[in-house]
Amino acid sequence: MTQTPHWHMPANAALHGVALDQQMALNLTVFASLCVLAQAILLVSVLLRRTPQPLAHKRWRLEYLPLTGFAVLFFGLAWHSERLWAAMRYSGADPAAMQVEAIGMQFAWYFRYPGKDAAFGATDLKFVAPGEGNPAGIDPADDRGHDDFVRGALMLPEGREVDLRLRALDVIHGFNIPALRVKQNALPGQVFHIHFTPTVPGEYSVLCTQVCGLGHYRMQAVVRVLPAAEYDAWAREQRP
Ligand SMILES: [Cu+2]
Repeated sequence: MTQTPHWHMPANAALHGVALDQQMALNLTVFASLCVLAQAILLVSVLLRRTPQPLAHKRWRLEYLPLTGFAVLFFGLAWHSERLWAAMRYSGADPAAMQVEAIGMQFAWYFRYPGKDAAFGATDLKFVAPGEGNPAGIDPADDRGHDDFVRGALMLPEGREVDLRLRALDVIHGFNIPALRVKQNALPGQVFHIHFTPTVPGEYSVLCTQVCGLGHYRMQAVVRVLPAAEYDAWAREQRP
């Protein structure tokens, strides 16, 4: 079952998405209320046209008290948001999490699975050859890479944590799955880890959110979240 989304958000299909959506709704509510309040104060002040009073002795109440309030509020929101962001990146995935690699290149996403040995083979840019079936640049001399397989669609099991490593081969790409509330830039020469748990089977879009060149508009892929048993059957079929 898809969780009921907030009216301004796409349907959510990930475990952490509920807290993220709540944070987004809270931020929007707080900022919209402050905006309305500021306009109201402005309007009332204009309408009343009060002659200025000597306010020097009241300054701390008028200026520093609200300022302190805002500072505490903004720090609180930022602190809570940062914790949600960091939980997907810095806490480390469960050791039993499913491993997959997403690779961005102009203008496609590729997804590499480690195969039976659960270990990714070494890669090098000099081996990258999408036309010859090696878009990931797997080093043929590394045994761990022999059972790796690369696909153009991302298959994920429902209810199992995914430890996704992210790479870019040429320029900066933006890996984004709106329905899974996953967004992370991919930088050439770096590997980023991001972990999350899909909870709702279905087919969702993988987008690129960095303008990465002329073909940026068509840099899309599909992610299919399958029930765990179906995923296992698919994975067995894929292994070379
Ligand atoms: Cu891109």
